[in-house]
Amino acid sequence: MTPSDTPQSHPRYTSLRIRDRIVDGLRRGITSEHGLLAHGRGEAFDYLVGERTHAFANAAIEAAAAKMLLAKTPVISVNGNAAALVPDDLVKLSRAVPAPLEVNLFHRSEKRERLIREFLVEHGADTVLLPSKNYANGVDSNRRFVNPMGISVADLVFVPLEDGDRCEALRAAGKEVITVDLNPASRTAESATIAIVDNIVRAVPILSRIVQDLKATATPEELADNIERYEHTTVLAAARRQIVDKFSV
Ligand code: PTJ
Repeated sequence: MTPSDTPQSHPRYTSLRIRDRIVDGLRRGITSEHGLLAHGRGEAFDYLVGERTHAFANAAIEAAAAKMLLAKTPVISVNGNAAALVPDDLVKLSRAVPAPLEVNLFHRSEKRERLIREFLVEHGADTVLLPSKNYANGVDSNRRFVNPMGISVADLVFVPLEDGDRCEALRAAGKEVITVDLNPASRTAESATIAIVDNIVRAVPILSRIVQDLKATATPEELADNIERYEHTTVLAAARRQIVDKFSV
């Protein structure tokens, strides 16, 4: 990784170091050029939510952890941005649940799929599933191709930084969807079962830790209570209010 020469005293230091991960992902062939634009959009929303994990995100993370633990066949879908930003934490989450990692790209190329798999394996992943051209999931984009052992048969899919079409298609196919999306007004956030409105770099480490904690301590009834407490529309409304408040004078 080639870190930018940003001094630690720079007020945007953390944000600029996160950018370095995306740039490194692009150089490695993991992240697409479009991923840079998507990241910029995420950065803007992160600025608006104050670049911290709010109570509305923690509520979603608690419910997401419980849902992942109660799911029968959960799968973690990985795109080029997620792989570049949080490879270690995705691997930890995959082990903790356990749930396989499956590469699923919008701007699909077999080379990028292979490079992402190799990158995740370098970061400790045991198995990384790739999409198969013989299995489609009702989306028109490249995201329609899925692995027959993974998303195809999953009852729950964790899809951070997703596009709305696939989220809606997965829901229409009867699957539960957990997303991480800094835009609380996106179709993805709205159509997901659970939306974690937070930066993936903060949310996935917390999610993975809570999965480990709940797995060690919680009963199935307590997990079900966590899910019961989650109110999707209330959480999204709180996130939207946070953004609006940024501009109130
Ligand atoms: O690797 P590929 O080909 O699968 O492409 C991945 C991207 C992310 C380029 C693709 O899925 C895409 O174009 O996504 P969108 O439609 O731009 O949506 C991405 C959503 O994620 C937007 O709502 C962004 O605000 C949000 N987002 C971007 N970066 C982050 C984020 N949310 C959380 N954390 C981030 N770091």
